[in-house]
Amino acid sequence: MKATITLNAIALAVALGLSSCGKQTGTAQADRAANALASYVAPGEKDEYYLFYSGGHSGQVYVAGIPSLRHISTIPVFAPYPGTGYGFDEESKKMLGDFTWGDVHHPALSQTNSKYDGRWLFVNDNANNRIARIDLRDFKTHQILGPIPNSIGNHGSSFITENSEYILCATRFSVPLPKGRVADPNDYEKEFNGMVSGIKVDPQTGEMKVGWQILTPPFDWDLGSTGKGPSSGWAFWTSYNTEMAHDTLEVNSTQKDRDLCAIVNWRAAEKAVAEGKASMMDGVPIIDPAKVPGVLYFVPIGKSPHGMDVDPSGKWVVAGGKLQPATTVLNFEKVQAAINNKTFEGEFRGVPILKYEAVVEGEVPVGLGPLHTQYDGKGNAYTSMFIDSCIVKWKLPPWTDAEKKDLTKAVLDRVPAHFSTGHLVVAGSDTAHPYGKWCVAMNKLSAGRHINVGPSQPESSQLIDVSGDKMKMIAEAYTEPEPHFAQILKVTDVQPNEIYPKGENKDPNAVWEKAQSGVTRNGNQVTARLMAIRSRYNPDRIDAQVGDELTVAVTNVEQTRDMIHGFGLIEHNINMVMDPGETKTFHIKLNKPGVFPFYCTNFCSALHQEMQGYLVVWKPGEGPSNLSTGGGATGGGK
Ligand code: RUQ
Ligand code: CUA
Repeated sequence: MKATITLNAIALAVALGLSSCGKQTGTAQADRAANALASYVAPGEKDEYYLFYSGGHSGQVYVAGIPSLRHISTIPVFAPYPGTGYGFDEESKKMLGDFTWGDVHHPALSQTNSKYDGRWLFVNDNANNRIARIDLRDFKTHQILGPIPNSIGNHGSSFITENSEYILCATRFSVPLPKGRVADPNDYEKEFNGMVSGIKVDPQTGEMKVGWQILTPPFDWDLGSTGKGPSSGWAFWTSYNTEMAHDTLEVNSTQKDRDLCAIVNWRAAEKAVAEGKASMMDGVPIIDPAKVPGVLYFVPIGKSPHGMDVDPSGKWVVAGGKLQPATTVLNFEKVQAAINNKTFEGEFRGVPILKYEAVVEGEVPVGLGPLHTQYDGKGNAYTSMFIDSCIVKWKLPPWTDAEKKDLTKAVLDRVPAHFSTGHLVVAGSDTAHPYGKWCVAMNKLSAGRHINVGPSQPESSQLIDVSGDKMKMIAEAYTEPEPHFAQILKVTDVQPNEIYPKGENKDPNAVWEKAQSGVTRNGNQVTARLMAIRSRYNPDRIDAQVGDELTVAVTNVEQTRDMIHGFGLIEHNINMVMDPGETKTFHIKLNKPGVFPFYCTNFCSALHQEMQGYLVVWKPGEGPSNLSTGGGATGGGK
């Protein structure tokens, strides 16, 4: 019951906007000018960093610039997005499958030697157990993997290893496995299981496939991160609900003072699978950690921990305890020693529990509701405080004797954030070489800080300069619902293409000249190959009849930047957008007669409005004579 009272108090504090960091009282005149300059990107100038932030249940990823915080583009991932024609052409429709939404939480940039290599961005889908890969050559989604077998609630991901060998994921929910098996939730402890998954990434293509899985007790795995340096080959997750409650979790999963975090040796897991120590479930090799020692360890962390973040040196692993006013710092060297010396305080289902006192370096009293921690690579940590609504800067170990005695001395600074900060991101924090400089606080409530837009409110993001001793709140922007984590990438660390080179277009239906374009029929299969060029389609007439299966492939033959064309088909729910050099295809069955205009949906020239044509769908037996006989070309090119 105590937990309920605490949580209600927290809810009340949040509702009232109370915060031990105090309310922002307004920005002094001198600071206004300096802050404005710090985030000002003059017309014609460019931002220095990309901010890739997850769009939560909007299913998308958004790209903003830093320091301006301007929204620059939207990368559709798990939901259709007519703006770029995503989810309307065959290829993207196939990637989406039966789903039209996802819940994107944690983007991860690909790394080589623990540095961003500018190749891919991976994001997880908490809702439908998927991982997607965005290619940074074109900022588009190229693969959606999943639903991942034996995995429900893919929240504890996507965490990438130092050389992008794996995306590591842990389940938020537990269910009877394999999926499809039914058991009574009252038998939760016995029948339900969680899972840690290793998603293998092809080093050349980025193509993902499920590598192996580790069966876990039915705890709710939460956030995690991967090791580097001394902790290379390891990964870490917090959990809540070590109580293994299956109802009223708000109360029943907050009973224990400490929850068990997972310490996973993913190289050992990979090796165990190679040695045949796994058994198959739903096509995936599953490791039972009770039978394969050395793959999984637990360590108790207080209380209802959330984030678990490895610092750039790989030596310190910091967990935030939502319901305790401190972060817990694990010393990975001590973790290693405890494993080697078997300094255990017990075991759970055959998995050793490391002795808390043997592995903890200290608990830093940062304040109320610590969630996630980020690093600047200069020995400082930054923790988001959900309840206190602020960012706290503190000093990583090694600590002086005086600090060790009183770790409040390790707390260096705090800056109010508005309101209820969830994640924060410091540029490059999860690499061995952070850029530092900027931090973005992603706040859960905007609480009227913007002009009134009615009851459905945006979230707020705030830009904080972390380059000096004291943090400085610089700017604020409002974001689509709802950002969770983000990644910051230096603009000079990636080289996207601005067009698709003609030579790289391998689409068999691509057409580059008038002579190749046209409409062909084979039985009731009608294929239209269209060229789009400023500002016309060729051909601009497609004849078919009711009952035909129509395939339309449109190639944008332009090879200049920004010369984008669309293809919107009236009353058929089709809108494709072709970037320069790109071919897109849709396939529909024609079921109503009529003349249906199609037109360019993307403003491309002064005569964009003139870029249009007709799909003529004749009634059976009507229309030009070659319609019903089959074969030959119909439709006119000029
Ligand atoms: S969780 S507010 Cu989905 Cu990343 Cu921590
Ligand atoms: Cu092409 Cu508008």
